[in-house]
Amino acid sequence: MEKGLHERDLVGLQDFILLEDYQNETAFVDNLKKRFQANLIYTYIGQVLVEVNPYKELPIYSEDDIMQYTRKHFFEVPPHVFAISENAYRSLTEENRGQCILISGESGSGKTEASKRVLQYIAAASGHISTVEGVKDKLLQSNPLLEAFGNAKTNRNDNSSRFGKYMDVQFNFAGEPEGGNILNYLLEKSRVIHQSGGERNFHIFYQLLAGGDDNLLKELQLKRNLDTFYYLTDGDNGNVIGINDADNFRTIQKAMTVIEISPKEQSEIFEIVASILHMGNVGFTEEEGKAKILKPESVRAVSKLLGCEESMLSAALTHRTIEARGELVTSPLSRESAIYARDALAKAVYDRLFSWLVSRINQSLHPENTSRKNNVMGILDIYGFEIFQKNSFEQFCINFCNEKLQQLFIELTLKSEQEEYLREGIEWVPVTYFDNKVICNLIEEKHKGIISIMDEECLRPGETTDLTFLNKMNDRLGDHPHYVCHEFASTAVQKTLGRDDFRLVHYAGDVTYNVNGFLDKNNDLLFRDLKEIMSRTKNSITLKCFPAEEYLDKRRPNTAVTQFRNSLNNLMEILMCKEPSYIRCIKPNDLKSADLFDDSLVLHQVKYLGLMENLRVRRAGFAYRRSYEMFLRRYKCLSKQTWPNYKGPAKDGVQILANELGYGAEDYRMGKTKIFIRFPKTLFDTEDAFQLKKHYLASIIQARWKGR
Ligand code: AD9
Ligand code: MG
Repeated sequence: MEKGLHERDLVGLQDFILLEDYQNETAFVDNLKKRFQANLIYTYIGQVLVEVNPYKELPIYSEDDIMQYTRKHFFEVPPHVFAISENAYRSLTEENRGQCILISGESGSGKTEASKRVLQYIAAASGHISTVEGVKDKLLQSNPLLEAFGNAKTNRNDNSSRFGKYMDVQFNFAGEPEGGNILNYLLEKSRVIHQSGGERNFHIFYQLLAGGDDNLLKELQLKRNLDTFYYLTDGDNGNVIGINDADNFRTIQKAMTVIEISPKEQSEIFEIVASILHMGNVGFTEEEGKAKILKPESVRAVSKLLGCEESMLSAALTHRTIEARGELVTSPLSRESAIYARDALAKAVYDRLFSWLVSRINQSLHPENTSRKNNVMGILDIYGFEIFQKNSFEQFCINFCNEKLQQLFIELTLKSEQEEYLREGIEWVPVTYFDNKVICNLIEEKHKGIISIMDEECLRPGETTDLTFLNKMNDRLGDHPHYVCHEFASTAVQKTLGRDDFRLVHYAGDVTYNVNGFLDKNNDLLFRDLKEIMSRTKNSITLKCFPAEEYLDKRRPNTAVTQFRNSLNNLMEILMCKEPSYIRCIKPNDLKSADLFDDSLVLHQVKYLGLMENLRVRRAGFAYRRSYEMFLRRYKCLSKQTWPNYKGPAKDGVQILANELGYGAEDYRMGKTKIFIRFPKTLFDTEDAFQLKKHYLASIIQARWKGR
């Protein structure tokens, strides 16, 4: 329940709207800190849920807790991810409004855990008949499976999602899940071939080696010893405290069965995973500028596992065929190019296996007869804004994604705020806010933006380099207010910016990108010979992943960034027509510690999650609004005219209360269905009066009991 003044001082405010000095960042962070220290990890800004990762298991997610939130209004219960889920679920099932829950925050802040809680809540709150249980099982089991293939230990998070995920849950007339669909975004495939110090490759490699039985490993020609695999030797040596790879392997085997992935498909999946490990071990020497395979036994293992001709695979790994004036010309590769080709193959095979897995799960989750299109709840768990020491193509894509989401936030929340005032017949003065559309345009505008320039440069291989790309950007965008380059910067700025860097002034802060590798990553080239051989494998999954049409197609495939932009725009369309709920996750410290609250780290996140602005916008209009029924139900004891008996319309009752509580004419407005309160203090005072009265009434009742 909401707290009275005294309790509120101890555990902070449960809604930032009540913060008196709402532009004070320190007060904001202090409130989060107080609550974090009291194990109260959830706080609202109006309807936005802010969560601080507790880094410990709190007893707040049980069946009983779920019950506490079921059929309760947002304001009747303390802030919780279940309250957000309940709210979305009821709007969906009772008002037929498609929902989306947008979860953001930096790596390790708790997004994926929050998304699982939403799913847990929906599964528990909806009906329990057997057909539905099957669907729920599949929805829930898709998580461990995708995490095995898409998550990895990083220095920031032992179970870091290395892909973006949007999951739609489809409901039937009775509000029960009847299916789902997952969209995946930009898997960090470079991890397959290289990991930074202290990090690991994707979980599945370790799970297979630790948990696969002897027979399976023999068939896959794998030794358990991690050191034997080149692709696993870069980063951490494997074991992570708190992760049991062998147990997790059994979990995903079960998950595959629940999702109805057949035993044959399962074997083929593991054959592909194993083949990637063998690919890493191929190795090359060079003779007269031509690459020679160092370990034919590894090539043999790959060809056996995927079902292709060994000699053809060897040739494809050491040669390149290009089409010139209608003729195919094959030439040998240097050692360096062969390594590049092999790594590109390993990345492509893994990336496509992952996408295949997503589509395979979707096939399994496809509702038998999709009854209603609107009855969908989407959950978005996607990478938050990234500012590292060194930022590259990946950070550029991720931060672009966050700009788009911020655009969506502006359009959806400000739009809905305006619509609500309109609907309720309330006059208001529109607030000003920073519209980041200018940054989105800088990145994606046709023929002008960074993406177009990047793609242009990729069209002229041989003639272009990362530096020609940078120069072109400097020429065309040098005077853009959100683009900074060394060439045109002041001396002071030049000191912080290398000659091969460019800086973008993102809505969330400045990020300096190093241009090296941009064109290569954007081209994402896989040589034709390797595509061809993959399209002739016997493994039915690789066969689907590498259709022959692809290598035969003479048109250039879309570049990586263009594909990403298209999928983001598609996502925006999906989200645009839904009612959003927001969960903003914050990481309390960099040490994964349950006891530490690092003020400056939290402040940094508060800033770039845009929470202060969020609060400002929310406060600029009417800080608080409640339906007449809700308001009356809670505060009716504050007037003799409304308590204990009141039979009139709720709106009149609220008017009586407002008069009696001495609300000034400017303090509130009466809408069609809701009271709008401009300043939090008004509500604050009302809430305190309510708490006092409650205690007073409780003491009278107690005294009566004692007197009996
Ligand atoms: V990343 O961008 O995928 O690297 P996330 O998804 O934001 O990141 P994740 O949900 O994986 O972070 O949380 C990181 C870890 O924090 C989890 O493995 C838990 O150990 C811990 N965590 C997060 N949320 C909670 C929670 N509500 N209760 C307890 C939590 N522990
Ligand atoms: Mg995650």
